[in-house]
Amino acid sequence: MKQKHFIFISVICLVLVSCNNKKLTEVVEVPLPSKEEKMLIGSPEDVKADDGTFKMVALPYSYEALAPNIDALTMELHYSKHYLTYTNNLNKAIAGTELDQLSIEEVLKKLDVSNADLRNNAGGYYNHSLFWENMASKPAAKPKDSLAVAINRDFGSFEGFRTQFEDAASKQFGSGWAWLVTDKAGKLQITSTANQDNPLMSNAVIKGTPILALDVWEHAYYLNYQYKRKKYIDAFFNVINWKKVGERYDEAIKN
Ligand code: MN3
Repeated sequence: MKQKHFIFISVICLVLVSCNNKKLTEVVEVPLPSKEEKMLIGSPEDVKADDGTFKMVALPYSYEALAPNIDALTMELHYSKHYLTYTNNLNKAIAGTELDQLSIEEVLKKLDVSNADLRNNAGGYYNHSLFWENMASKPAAKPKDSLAVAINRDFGSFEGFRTQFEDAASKQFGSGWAWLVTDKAGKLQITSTANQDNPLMSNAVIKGTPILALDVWEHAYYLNYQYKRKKYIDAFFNVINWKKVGERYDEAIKN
């Protein structure tokens, strides 16, 4: 009986040893992570702001979705660091003030622009929330329906609009944003603002409801495009979610 056990255990050991040896000699083909993948932290769903009135808008696509127009690492840093910080700082700045219960649009219209903390963080929160939503992975190349009609009416053609918008984005000195806005009559205008200001704020030169936003801060493009802002602006036109922008336009002229 004992001998049988010994033989049985020996056979098991032999099998285990041979399996182990096989593993050691096998070559498993696993692609090495790219430099970019090594640096990635995670997925947008894992990013959580601290408790507060304003919540982060969920990124409607993955960090990689807009590449090569906007690279994954830029998207990740932009969403999980910059946007998260604006959201948390807005919630801290607004807590306990009389603006706490208003929508972000109302906050922007009513805030005192001499309050730099609230102005920068409310602007940063709103501008980025809009920016994420007005991009998509494989969007239509041009607007349709009522927005297409309005663009032709107010800029002569889509190309006329694009030239003016790219010009505003290129010429914004330093950090800021380029905008397509609409007034109550539905008239479209292009403008740009410095830092995290936007066309809803009381100090805006051209006021209106933003329907398209482009971040021209260096953090939005420097990793991929370095100082070549114009290349980034051109690439942005490959990822504009015209369907969403059109919906925002229809919503804006209804109100
Ligand atoms: Mn930004």
